[in-house]
Amino acid sequence: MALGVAVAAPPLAVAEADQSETLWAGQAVPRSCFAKPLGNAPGVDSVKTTAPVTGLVRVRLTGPGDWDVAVFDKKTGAVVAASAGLRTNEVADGYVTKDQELVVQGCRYGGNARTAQLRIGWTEVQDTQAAQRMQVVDVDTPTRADKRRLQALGVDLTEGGGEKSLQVLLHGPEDERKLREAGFTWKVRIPDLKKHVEANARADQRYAQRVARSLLPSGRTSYRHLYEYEYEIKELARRYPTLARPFILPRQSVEGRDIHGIEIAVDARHIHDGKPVFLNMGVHHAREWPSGEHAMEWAYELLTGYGKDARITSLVRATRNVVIPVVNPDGFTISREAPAKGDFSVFDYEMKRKNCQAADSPPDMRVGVCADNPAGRLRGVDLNRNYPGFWGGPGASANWRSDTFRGSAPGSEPEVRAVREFISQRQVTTLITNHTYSNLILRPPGVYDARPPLDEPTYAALGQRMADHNGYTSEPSWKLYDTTGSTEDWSFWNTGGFGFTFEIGPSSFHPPFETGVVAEYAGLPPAAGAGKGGNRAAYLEMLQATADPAYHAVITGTAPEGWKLRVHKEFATPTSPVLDSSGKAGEPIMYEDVLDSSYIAPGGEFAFHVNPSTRPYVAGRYGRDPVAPPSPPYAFENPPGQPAENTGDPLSGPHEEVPFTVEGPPRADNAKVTVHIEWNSPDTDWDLYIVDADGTIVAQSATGGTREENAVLADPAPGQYKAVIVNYDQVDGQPFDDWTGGKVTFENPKPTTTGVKEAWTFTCERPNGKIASVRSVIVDRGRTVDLGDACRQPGKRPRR
Ligand code: 0X9
Ligand code: ZN
Repeated sequence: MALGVAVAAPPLAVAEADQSETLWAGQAVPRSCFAKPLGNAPGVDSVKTTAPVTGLVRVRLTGPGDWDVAVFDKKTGAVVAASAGLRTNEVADGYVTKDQELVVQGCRYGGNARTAQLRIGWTEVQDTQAAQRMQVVDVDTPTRADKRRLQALGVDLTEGGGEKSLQVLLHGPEDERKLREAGFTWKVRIPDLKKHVEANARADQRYAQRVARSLLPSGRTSYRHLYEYEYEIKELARRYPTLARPFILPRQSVEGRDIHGIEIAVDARHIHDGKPVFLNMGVHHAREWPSGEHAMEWAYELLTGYGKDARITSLVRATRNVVIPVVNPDGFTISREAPAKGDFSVFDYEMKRKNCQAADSPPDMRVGVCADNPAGRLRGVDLNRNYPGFWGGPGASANWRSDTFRGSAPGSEPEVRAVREFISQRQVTTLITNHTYSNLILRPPGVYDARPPLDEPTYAALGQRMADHNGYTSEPSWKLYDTTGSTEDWSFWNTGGFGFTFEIGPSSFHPPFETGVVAEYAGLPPAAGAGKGGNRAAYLEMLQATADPAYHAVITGTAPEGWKLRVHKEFATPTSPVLDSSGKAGEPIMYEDVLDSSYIAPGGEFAFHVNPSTRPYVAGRYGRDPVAPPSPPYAFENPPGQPAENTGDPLSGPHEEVPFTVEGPPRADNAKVTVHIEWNSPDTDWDLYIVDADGTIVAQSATGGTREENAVLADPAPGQYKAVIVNYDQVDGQPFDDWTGGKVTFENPKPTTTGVKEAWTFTCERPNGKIASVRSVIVDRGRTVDLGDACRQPGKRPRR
């Protein structure tokens, strides 16, 4: 073993030079490389090594064929790291301690390559957090000044907190002393973080021990590791050689991992079969483990159900199912393998959300590896803000540290490109992108002003049918909060395929497996979908819609066997006016898409299931004709008196109230109500709420650092409302800065608008590649266009 000299030490990490070896195996044996050390068994070669550092080991295995790799602790045989991709492009990361003896095992799973190149690298991780008892506490910070003071104190702030308090991670008595001396008070939320996280892990272990097989289609009882996803995809493909096709996406992750998928159809390897495609994805966000589990279980559902369950059999025959369980493999494996802290602090890698992009970080933050760097879990781009659709607008950040960082350009991230290119080359007519958590089924638009598509009634009804099974709330995603650059805000507006975000589960990003995965998937208590079929039934509902031509478009005709039918479209779409870091809107960026997919004619009659030829972006917006004018604007006075500061509950604490009425037909037709107040200084903070007759807050505007608030209520039911105005913060020692300019304004609904129609360019190519015919085909959702003899150019004499 040749270990080189340590390179110049970046702040947190010391990288040791790589060790290289060539592995050799005379035969291939398809089996798990990570299950156990296999010694001298056929198809295996291994290397012994000793960790020169405490920190991370990274093993890369490259070459032709399909080799896998696993690193074991020599004494116990426990897996330290593994990778089991479809080809020999393995990246395995794991935690080691100095002088730990390891066995690095290469396994030739398949293919013709007798050798593979092994590289072992080490990163020393300085133990930044010594073995102190760590607590999570809520520090009382009633005013913004308190919050600022706490931020300046240099304690470890988590992202948690409310209006009255901020969540802080105390690393030991020293931190407690700091808080006390600065005069802060706090409540202990978690007295011993390590114990807390370990208790959760034990609950998972107990479940796995108690239950041999869960009600999931795979029977699994615990969260998968990345290498288990990879291995299971290969094994499923081996078990179902005609029904399943494993694949990797055309681009690798930032760290060079392959992104794996599996597709399921009666003849899976014949990908150009003209069938409508349902794409089911997970783990855009690293920490959202149940999202990958759900996607993977769906693959098992279809494969194990085909030929046994009549409904599944007939739906699989009519469709093509693509499952990409882990879109963000770099982030996922960091989150999945990280030592549990459970505190959302910067170095709580288990709570990583984004990918591993470092190019946008300032130079001093670019150092170190993704699993151990000075920016901790905050390195990277939010893949669900990086898609080109409406990119750069509200609900995404221009700041590289933000958990919703949009990236340097629309579609800049390789993981996003990989998904986008895949969708552009298939007719993905339905899509679910799984996330955790909030019990929601979301559809576009991501921002209110984008307005709903013409398809809104059909789209909403489909969402609701799925929600009937999982018990979630189905709504347009702007109702949750603004987002731009999300998956389906690109895919829907640019391809026309119906896409939804599932936010699985009521709370936490990866709750205990039993509740977060088994119960949500199978529809068992305590899931909201208990007794209603759960996400399994929701996905089946989506598959049924995939099989139903009412939800997409069909091009039919006749064509000679083996000729290639192709639909093609190129267009440029503007992003949002791109907001700069101060929130100022600049020019939109024109983004070019090329959609191109083909179908090998079966001979005789064909049916090509495609998305509508007109993009929803162009087709128009769904709306409603006003039946009466909007109500006139209404100015209101500031009631007498000055309410005391209230940073707690707006309704039970001090506040002012101004009643107003929203009128309905026949007198008025109000589709949008805006309540406005303003004041002098941006350091003053008034907050504004709209409360309905039942006392429920139905809209709010509670920003800081502004001189106004505008609370917007969309589609209000006619009736009595109250504006509730809260004095959140006055600047100490300054004269009272009271609000003025109270105003309620009303807007009419916007009528439906329709745009022009777009066409697919349809071509038929002879087997030798020569073009036999080219046509423009306009086809709407739910319609079939028959081309007759599709490979004959109209106006030309019949083909011979
Ligand atoms: O913010 C997100 O990306 C999603 N929530 S999560 O907690 N999983 O991060 C919600 C996205 C909702 N918006 C759209 N799908 N447009
Ligand atoms: Zn998410």
